[in-house]
Amino acid sequence: MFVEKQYDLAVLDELPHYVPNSTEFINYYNQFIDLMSLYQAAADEIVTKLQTLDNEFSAKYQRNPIHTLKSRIKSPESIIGKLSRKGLPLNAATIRENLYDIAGVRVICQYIDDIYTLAGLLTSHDDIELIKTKDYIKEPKPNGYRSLHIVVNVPVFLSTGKDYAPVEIQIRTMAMDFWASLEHELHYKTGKTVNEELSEELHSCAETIAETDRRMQEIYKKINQIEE
Ligand code: 0O2
Repeated sequence: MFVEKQYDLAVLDELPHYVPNSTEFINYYNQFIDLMSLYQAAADEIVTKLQTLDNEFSAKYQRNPIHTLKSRIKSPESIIGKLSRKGLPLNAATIRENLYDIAGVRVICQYIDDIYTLAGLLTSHDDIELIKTKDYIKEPKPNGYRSLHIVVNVPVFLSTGKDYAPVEIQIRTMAMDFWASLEHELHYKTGKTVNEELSEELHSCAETIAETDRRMQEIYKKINQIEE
């Protein structure tokens, strides 16, 4: 879940190939902490940038495009699981080269248009580099999942100098988040078997919610006399 900002390092005590408290283990442990601090700083920078944009909208247009902003650092268990699924060894270099979702920020917007406005404004910052875009709104996943995912490279200023870290930003409406959060619990993360009938039911709920999102967007535009 995208709620906590700390990480539990206890799992590292169970790494079978390191002798706990050996120099090798302590070096490894310190490297991991440094790396996670880098990702945390990068996520914090993105959160600050988004808060600034939201405050500006509030001052200029008396509305907040962002409903909720959450950040999280991937847990060590999930990092280990993802590396092992990709058949990669567990070390700082492979984490840096292969995982782009260690730092995650989730932005819950009011309307569909807010998603693209925020993504456009954020990626126009000249210190931010857009690495990857997955638009699951224009092309929803077969199960009905909708969200805009972008990965950006963010500069972080440390005592040792400037470094960069990627941050995965998931931007979606409250309605998309409603579906994704429930489906995450019901199926995506638990991996519980869902038969065809229930898959279709989940998909149908996603379509109904998407239609409601579009209608709310239209109502907003009409009330505020916004032309296409
Ligand atoms: P969690 O528990 O949310 O952290 P890649 O990173 O490119 O190698 P990946 O990981 O499939 O490939 O990336 P993608 O497609 O961008 O999806 C990453 C995240 O999107 C997932 O993170 C989920 O948070 C969310 N997501 C993707 N598909 C679904 C879906 O079908 N349902 C729901 N509810 N969420 C989805 P994690 O790390 O897999 O999980």
